[in-house]
Parts: sequence; C-alpha cells; structure tokens
Amino acid sequence: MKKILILAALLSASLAYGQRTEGLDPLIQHVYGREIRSLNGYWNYFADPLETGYYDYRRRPDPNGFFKDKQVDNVTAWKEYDFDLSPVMAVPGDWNTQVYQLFHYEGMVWLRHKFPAVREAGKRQYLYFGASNYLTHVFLNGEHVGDHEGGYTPFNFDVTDLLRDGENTLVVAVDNKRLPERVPTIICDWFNYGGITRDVMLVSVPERFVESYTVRLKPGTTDTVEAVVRMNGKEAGQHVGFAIPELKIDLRGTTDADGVARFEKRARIGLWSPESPKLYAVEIASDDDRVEDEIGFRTIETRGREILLNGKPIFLRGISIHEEAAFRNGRIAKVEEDRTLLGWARELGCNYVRLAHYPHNEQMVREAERMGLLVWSEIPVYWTILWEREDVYANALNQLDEMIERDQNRCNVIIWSIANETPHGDARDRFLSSLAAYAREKDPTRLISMAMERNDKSPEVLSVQDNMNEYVDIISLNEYVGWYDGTNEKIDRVRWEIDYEKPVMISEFGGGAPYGKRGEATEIWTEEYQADLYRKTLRMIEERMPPVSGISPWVLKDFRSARRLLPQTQDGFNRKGVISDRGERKQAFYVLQDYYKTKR
Ligand code: GCB
Repeated sequence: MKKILILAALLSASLAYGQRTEGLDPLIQHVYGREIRSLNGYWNYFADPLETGYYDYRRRPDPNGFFKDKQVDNVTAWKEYDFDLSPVMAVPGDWNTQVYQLFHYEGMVWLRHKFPAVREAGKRQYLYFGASNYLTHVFLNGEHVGDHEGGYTPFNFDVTDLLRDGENTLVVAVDNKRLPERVPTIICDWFNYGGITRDVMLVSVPERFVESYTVRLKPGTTDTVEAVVRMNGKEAGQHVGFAIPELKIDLRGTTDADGVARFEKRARIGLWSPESPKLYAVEIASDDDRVEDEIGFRTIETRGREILLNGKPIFLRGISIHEEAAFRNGRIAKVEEDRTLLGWARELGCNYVRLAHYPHNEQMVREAERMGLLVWSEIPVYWTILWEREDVYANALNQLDEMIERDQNRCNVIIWSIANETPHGDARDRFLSSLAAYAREKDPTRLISMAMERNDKSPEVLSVQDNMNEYVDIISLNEYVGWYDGTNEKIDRVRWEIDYEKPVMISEFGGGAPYGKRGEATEIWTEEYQADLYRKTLRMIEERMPPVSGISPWVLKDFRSARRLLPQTQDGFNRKGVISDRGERKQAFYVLQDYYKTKR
C-alpha cells in the first residue's frame, strides 16, 4: 500500500511538472458495450510545424489559438488558418500514409470535426479516444478539454457541460515529435505514425454509471468467480447486479463508501484455453445503467521453469506482431486488419502472440481472445528512456495503468511487459522495478515480464544476466545469433546457461529477407538464409538451451521503419517478417509452421 502511495505521489507531482496529461477522467471500461456515437469520419486538417496555432509569438500558450476555429470573413477581421478550406483525412487513420506530403512529417497537425449532439437530461457524455499518437490537445466548442500523452492507450473526458444542442466543433491538435523525454524516445525501430489512430466516440452514460469492473476467477481457485464493480463517484448504497446466466450466477449487492460493490460465487466454470476459447456473457447493472461483456476464465502461474495455464504446463507457440495493416502498411484502422494478422498467426500454428512494442488496439486483443490466442501486451519503454526523470516515469506509469485498465478483463492477456531491450544501470533498475511493483499490485492475476538482452558468459556460452530477474515472473530475451551476432554457422556452435529458476522465453530472434530474394543459405538477405537461421535456432532451442517455455520470433510481417534504408532490399521496411508486407509467405514461415506442429 505504502509503495502505491509513493507512486501516486510521484505521479501527481510529475504530472503537475510535465503538464502533459491533463483533465482526463477515469477510463470507462468497455466503451464498445455502451451507448456510443462514432465521431469517426473525414476530418479537416492541416499541418502546423511551428505550432503557430498553439503558441503566440513569444511561445506562450495562445488563448486565441486555432482551437477557437474563429468564424471571421477575413475582410473586416483576419485569421491565418481556415479549417473549412482545408482538406480532409480519415479518422481513425495515420496521416503519414494518407497524405503523401506528410509521410515523414513529425510535428503538430490540427484536425477538426463538426457533429450534431443533443444534451440529454440525466446523462453524462464522454469524449473517448482509442488512441492518438503522441501528444494530444483536445478542444470542444473553443474550450480546452484536456491533454493526453502517449500514443497507444485510450483516454476520455467528461464533456457534458461543454456539449451544445445542435452543432459542435471538436478541434484536436496532435503532435508526434520524437523527443528524448518521451516514451518511446527518439530512436525506435518502428514507424512513427502520427494522428488520431483509433476510434473517437461520444459515450453516453447515466449520471450514475458503471465506470469499470474486474471479473475473474478468485485467485487460487478454479470454481469461484469474483467481481468488483466500480461506479463513478463515490456513493454508498447504490444497487448493483452481477449475472452470468449460463453459470446461473445472478447476484445483487450495494456499493460501499467508495462506490464499489463486490461479488463472489462458486460455479462449474468451463475454463478458457487456446483449444477451447470459451467466453461467457456477463451482465452488470446498476439502478440506472447496464453493461454486457463477454468474459473468459483461466489461471496462469509459473512453477519452477514452467508456465502453467489452467494448472498444466504450456509451450507458447508465438510470433511477434506490430500493429501495422497488411497490404497497405499503415497503422491499423479497422478490425478486419486485426483479423488478417491474427489469422496468419493461427495459420502458423500459434497459440500466442506478442503484441509489440506498445498496447495494440482493443479489438486486436478481443479478436485474439475469440480466436484462442494468448497475448503478451507491452508498454513502449523501449531502448534509451530517460530513466532519471520523474516526469518520464510518471508518463510510463500512466501508459502502464491505461493498458491494464483497458484490458483487465481479457483472459487471453497473460503477460504485462514493462520494457524492451533497455540498457542496464541503477536508474533503469529503479524505474523498471517500480513499474513492475505497480503492475503486480494493480493486477496480481497476470505474469510480468520484459524483453531482456543477452549478457554472455563467454563467446560460446550465451546467457542473460539482468538485475531485473528478481522482479519479473518470466525471463524473456531477445537474441540475434546469426544476424546481429555472427552468421548462421555460429548458431550451431553456441550453448546457453541461464541461472534463474524461472521460465525462460525467447521474445525475439530472426533475420531479414525480402520476399523472393533467392540464393545460397550462406548469403544473408536471402529467403534461404532466413529459413536456415530459423532451422538452426529452433534446433539450438531444443538441444542446447535450458527448457524454454515459449518463443515469439521477430516478426510476423515486414513493417515500415525509418531505420531500414538499404535500397532494393529494405526500402524503408524491416524485412524480418516471415510474411512480406504484401502478404507473401517466405520460406521461414513454413519452417516455423513445421516446428509448431511438433510442439502441439
Ligand atoms: C530488436 C527490437 C525490435 C527490432 C528488432 C530488429 O531487438 O526489439 O524492435 O525491430 O530487434 O529487427 O532489429
């Protein structure tokens, strides 16, 4: 508890200092199950590299910025922008792949959407963003609503008092500059898609509504469901109902002084697993509100070097995935695009996906759950974060919190990952161990991991040695023998010693090859080399490593990265996909598929 208080104090102090996440209201759970009005569509936009619409000429926030959307004739009074005369782009959608001139643009873009609304007595209306990359300033009818930092998690604002009957003007400034103090920071190996990249909607709820809920197996049992329902506001004595008709659960309770009602009931529960992804219809109702969801139940734990799903050891047949649409290669904007990637993972024989390196859209996780795919979900604490800065920590913590908050009822999510390939050091250890403690306290029902780097004992005895081993449940490591480290023949020469009595997973290995580039297995960049790397690595895992509990090779599909500059081979893409950016399966795809047949 004390730890949490310290973290909370740190968080509020840092937010005041950073002034970047402001005005947010507690996240509404499962917005797709509410009364919603989509604000997706074509929004007017223009780029503002000098942030002229946000700051005045002394770089002070301008109270008459572009968000006022001044309606003047420009004859008797002037203005130097005009949303009405500006082109449109699709929301959700990244600007880079929609507007050729903005392909490499990193900075501020203004977007405006007009929509009709009706103020409803007895209702509250929330403006909800699935995600917007990276820093988002939101204005409604000329007033500042709030700001959000972080490009991959949802946020919402209560706009009841700002909403008008009739036409409303929503103006959003999105800034995707890369800065050292951001999370992720300046360098990362994926494309910095800017814009409002996920659904935007108005969510209408009663004055007193079900804000969030946690429904799961009571820890330590497989025959007891527990539910915690949190109403908005902190009012005691409200009636709350919790039902799972198929399990004959139908309970009533009342809220305590925190506005929270708790339930517990024994039942004969069919557990969710990849082979049988059973979900139950769940109903939560209060005096004025009602939400329905689909929820599954499972246990996940570790024992020595094993990962146990529903009490049985499991090997995680995985693949790493970036949230980039197949065929058109932009940030995913539709659930069909999630399904394509997940369908490919299934075709490979996966029972698990590593959703790298940031929380993917909510539908991706829900679709994976329906398809029987377990999930590793990660925050973008990637490479060289500014570990010493409190505001940077507060930002990472907020992203972690939003990730857990959104997906806490997805039983397929079994691992929260707090980082990827971070450089060792005291400040980093403090930063990451605090994140791990927070995740564990907030959600004791999942495993914690992070992608570590190798730290070898000798050139041929490979290992991982990381102070963070104490804080994680699974030792996961990215290893690139045969690619960044030597060529494939080295894979056959090495063996591994890992001294921790915890499950080990290989969160990444791989090599690059454009689809169709053929040659000898000894020539890098060929499909043959990539396939050979897979064959040798899989053999190494079987024969010269301590038991491994799962793998998620890098990566499902070739993805855009501004770091990948080699003409005719990379052309702006990381080519480590087992499938090309156009959907063609490379030889390595089949090597992995065959291996997974042996691991069922
Ligand atoms: C890594 C990173 C991943 C990169 C990959 C690569 O270790 O975790 O984000 O894309 O290597 O291809 O270099």
